[in-house]
Amino acid sequence: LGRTMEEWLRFSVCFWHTFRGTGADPFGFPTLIRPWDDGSNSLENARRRLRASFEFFTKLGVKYWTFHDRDIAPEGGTLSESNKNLDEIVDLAEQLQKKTGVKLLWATCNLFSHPRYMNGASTNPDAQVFAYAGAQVKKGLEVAQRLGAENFVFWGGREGFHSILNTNIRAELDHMATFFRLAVAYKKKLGFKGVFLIEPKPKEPAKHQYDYDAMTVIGFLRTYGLENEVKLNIEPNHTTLAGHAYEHDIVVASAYNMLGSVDANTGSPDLGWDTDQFPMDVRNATVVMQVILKQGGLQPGGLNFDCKVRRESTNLEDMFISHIGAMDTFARGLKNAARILEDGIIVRHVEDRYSSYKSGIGAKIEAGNTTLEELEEYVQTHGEPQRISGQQEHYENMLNFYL
Ligand code: GLO
Ligand code: NI
Ligand code: NI
Ligand code: NI
Repeated sequence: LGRTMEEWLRFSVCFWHTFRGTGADPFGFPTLIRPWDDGSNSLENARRRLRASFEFFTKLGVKYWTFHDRDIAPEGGTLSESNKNLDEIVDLAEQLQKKTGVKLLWATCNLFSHPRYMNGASTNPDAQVFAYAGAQVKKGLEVAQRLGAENFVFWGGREGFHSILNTNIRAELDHMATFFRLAVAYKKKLGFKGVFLIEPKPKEPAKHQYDYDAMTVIGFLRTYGLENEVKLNIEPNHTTLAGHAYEHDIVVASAYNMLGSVDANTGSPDLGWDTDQFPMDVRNATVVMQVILKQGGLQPGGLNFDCKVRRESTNLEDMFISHIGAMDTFARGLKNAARILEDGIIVRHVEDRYSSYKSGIGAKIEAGNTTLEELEEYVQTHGEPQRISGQQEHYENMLNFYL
């Protein structure tokens, strides 16, 4: 299909789970042993972590990485102190990128962990918090540009609410739109070329998150005139949290030319939270790769493993095995998807389902060139519609032949 497998599969390792994950959960203390990490908040420890991460990317053979400002460098007592810490670490990151050839798929700002963000960042009822988040994103964009980030992600960490009774939704969404406009303006001023991406998620940590799912975000962007400035980063575990099928938001975003990148992970169909597991399901990977092939690739986006190294993974080898297994899964998915498209059988079946729009009254509907009177007249001369068959099992059975 005109490109090498490596060009289609732009894998990326996330710094926050792989190098800041400790195995801690709401019920238990950290379990993971990282010999290079003394658990302290010092710059020296941050440097050791970063060096270890580049050793890992290189050994794994992955070309991209992703991070939040606050996972690579410690937050200071003031914004200037945090910025200074970040500059120190970004110096090292720049050297390591140059030395290894590993590139930055995207950077992002952590606007959700610090207590100041407990009621959100850009949607916080306190304007001072909005200002702080803006200042943090300004620095985040400068850092992203310096490191040659190909995208910049906004996951709306706590942009949402726990009670609709104390929340002015319209005001908060207006503020969120203002925040994006300011970020777009600064991006242009900087000359930063990375693509802005919003990552939808329906709940967790807030009970309701504004960036609920792909269509909600597309609606938000269009409502506020931001649809040409921002695309989407889809995480399938968030899609299933919203009650959709695994591939749903990938398909929806791509259908509207808004699929920018993928946080390639999975949940468990039987669990209701963001478990961030490594994707190991070939059927899911096949369907996702089919969408990516059809839209001509993800460039400048990629497949970022936003996946947790599990609490039980005390062995360092697990870090490798989990990433390698996930890469193998997508490689198989890519091969399957390529065969599906080359065979063209499933594609033709789907096209046939819509063939009545190719001529006659269907073609008029397609062209937006009809009236209700004309439709009534059509029904009167043609009678009851024929029923088109094509139940779900038929298509899933066809898909099975490629897995
Ligand atoms: C949380 C999200 C999170 C984002 C990251 C990038 O559920 O998946 O990990 O991807 O913060 O902003
Ligand atoms: Ni994510
Ligand atoms: Ni997530
Ligand atoms: Ni995540």
